[in-house]
Amino acid sequence: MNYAPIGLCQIAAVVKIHGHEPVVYNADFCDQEHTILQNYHFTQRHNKYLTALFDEQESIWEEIKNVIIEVNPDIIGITAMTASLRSALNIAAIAKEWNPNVPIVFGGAHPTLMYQDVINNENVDFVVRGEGETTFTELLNGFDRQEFFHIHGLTFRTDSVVHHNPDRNIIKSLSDIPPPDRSTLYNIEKYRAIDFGFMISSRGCAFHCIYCSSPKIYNGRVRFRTPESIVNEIEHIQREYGTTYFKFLDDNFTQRKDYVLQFCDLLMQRRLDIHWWCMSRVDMLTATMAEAMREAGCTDIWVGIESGSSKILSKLQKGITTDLIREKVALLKKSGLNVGGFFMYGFPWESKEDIEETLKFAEALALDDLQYNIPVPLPGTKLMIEFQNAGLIMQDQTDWENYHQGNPAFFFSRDVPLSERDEFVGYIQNQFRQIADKTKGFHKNI
Ligand code: B12
Ligand code: SF4
Repeated sequence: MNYAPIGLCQIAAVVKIHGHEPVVYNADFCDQEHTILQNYHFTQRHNKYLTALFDEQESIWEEIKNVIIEVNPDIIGITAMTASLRSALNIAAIAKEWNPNVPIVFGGAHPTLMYQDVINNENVDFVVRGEGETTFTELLNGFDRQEFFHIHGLTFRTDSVVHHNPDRNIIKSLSDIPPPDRSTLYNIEKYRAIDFGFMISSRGCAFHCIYCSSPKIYNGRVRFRTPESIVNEIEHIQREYGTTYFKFLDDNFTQRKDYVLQFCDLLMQRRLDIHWWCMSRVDMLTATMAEAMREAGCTDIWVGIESGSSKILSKLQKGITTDLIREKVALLKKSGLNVGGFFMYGFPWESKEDIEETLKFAEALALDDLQYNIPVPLPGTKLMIEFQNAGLIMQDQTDWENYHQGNPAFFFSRDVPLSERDEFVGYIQNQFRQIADKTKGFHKNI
């Protein structure tokens, strides 16, 4: 799956206003089959990613080096999630080898959560914690004076001393920032229309599921762009790139009913010929909402189901029950939406029976697609603290590339002895696959 990285395009839009000339290069993008960083393959073929990370001959590193030489940047910003930290650090090393004087700035989910660790890497000069728009702009504007102490949200090193400036306040109104600027993409002509359709209408989520990074990144604070600005952005993307299918990457697109209804109204008024996709908690959804969404072109919705066991749902602090899930999935299907469900299995307190219950539940829901993962203890989550306290993972973790949802090493169900783990995980995956095979599998056709 290729995509225009919204976070970076968002920062590009802001720094452009300040007279800078950003170029957004997506090393995950590839128009060839063999790529190793490409995200679809990242999840499907994690082992290939792991091998490539430590193989200097892998062609992606050469490509990255060539792009850096061609663009010849004055400063390099790199985004990283936990699982992609190692490849981000490889890029930093390549950049420093090219020109040790070019400052390297890290940002994104992992550097925000683990800034103390990330700044300790010799090739990282700055870490931007949290939302990057203002911090990165102030950093760019401040280079002449070489004075970084007043920039909130910045962690940096002077000689060997590390400084953590105070946190930056969150952007109160997302209307104060321009929409992401996709025209800054390197090799833009290689992107297909669908690759431009990734959207963000809100930031944050008010819930606190124990396995999710969002509560720590945004502290439960939720902000929205105006429905008008989102519809304008859709119109612009459609006009500019011919995109007709849009994907909302918001943590929880349906957090505000009035917002969704207003957005749907506006979309219908403009008569835009588009389809769209979003993610939601089941408890947010009402029949009115689902029908309005369907009428306004929403075809596909993914909901967090996670487990078919109420005991596990409660441990996850998910705030939903299996009855509610059944009711809401039926409601969505009745409205004519394709419904995809996210599932998890392998928690320490999950028995074999609980997992079997989840499989039965997944089958009975008759979903249109499903994704199933082993939970990863991500930094800053309650799950990670619990796993550390139980001695399941180490306190001072560094092998972040293994923190990937496909990794059976995080299958900790106490009911399954280590010697039987791989076989059992294989069995569960196979069971899930069989259920998935009976669905429409709508995401594969997008
Ligand atoms: C789209 C998405 C993806 C896409 C593409 C990601 C991308 N790079 O654009 C795909 C499908 C590939 C993906 C995969 C995974 N994802 Co993901 N993903 C998202 C999602 C839904 C939206 C990202 C986004 O565009 N956000 C909107 C923008 C505006 O925010 P942002 O990217 O954070 O950027 C802002 C700041 O972080 C900062 N910033 C970011 N980068 C930089 C760089 C610099 C230099 C600076 C200065 C600032 C800066 O400034 C930006 C503007 O304020 C988020 C959840 C969310 N709603 O954010 C999860 C999320 C980022 N993903 C997550 C996870 C766990 C994964 C996976 C590991 C899951 C898995 N399969 O195991 C994989 C890892 C893949 C990999 N290669 O590493 C977690 C990250 C947690 C963590 N500790 O890293 C998140 C937060 C979901 C969650 N709630 O837990 N993901
Ligand atoms: S899993 Fe979804 S609902 Fe739960 S905290 Fe994360 S974004 Fe919010």
